[in-house]
Amino acid sequence: MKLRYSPTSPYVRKVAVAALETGLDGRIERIETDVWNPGTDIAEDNPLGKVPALTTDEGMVLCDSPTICDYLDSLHDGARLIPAEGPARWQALNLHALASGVMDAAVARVVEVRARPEDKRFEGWLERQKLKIARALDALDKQAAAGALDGPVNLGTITVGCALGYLDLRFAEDAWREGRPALEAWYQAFSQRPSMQATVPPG
Ligand SMILES: N[C@@H](CCC(=O)N[C@@H](CS)C(=O)NCC(=O)O)C(=O)O
Repeated sequence: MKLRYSPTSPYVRKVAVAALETGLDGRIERIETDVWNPGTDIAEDNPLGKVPALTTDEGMVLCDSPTICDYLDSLHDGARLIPAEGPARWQALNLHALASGVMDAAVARVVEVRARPEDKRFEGWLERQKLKIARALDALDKQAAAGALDGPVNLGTITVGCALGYLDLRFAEDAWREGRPALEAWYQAFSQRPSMQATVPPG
């Protein structure tokens, strides 16, 4: 398999952690890709021009990190990252949705500031993304306090871990830990997993 990646993308990190947790990491060749370079050929694999994109051994190109993680989950015999049924499935998928929303809002903030000329920056939009992140983190803190993030690693908890790691990378000054002790304690432990340690983004 071949994975088009960027070293700081939280979506790519999610896939990388999933690959390590499922024992599939060694089967994936990495191709670093700068999707913002005007000369990039990423669209030849992913028409949306985004990473991650995974080419399977059969030559199919999968885009969108949840699809890629679902595919990886079909290739191993261990405990599923996406539980097949029951409350565990909906809990994992809902955590994934919430944490993906945090990633989306954080990436939108980065793009607004980096890609847009300063005089065209939309402060109301930036504020809206900040609020989304703050509300989602409050919800995650409540879930962490209730023990909903405990138990076997799954796609939801991986995505929460990668979203928080991305906030540390891009928005450390926002101090997301403040007022969210349960989420902080959960992340402190989760980020020690070898899969998380092996995928810390470059500063
Ligand atoms: N929903 C996608 C989001 C992927 C995404 O937005 N990746 C960013 C890098 S962090 C990207 O490639 N952006 C380029 C663009 O939006 O043109 C996923 O989960 O894989």
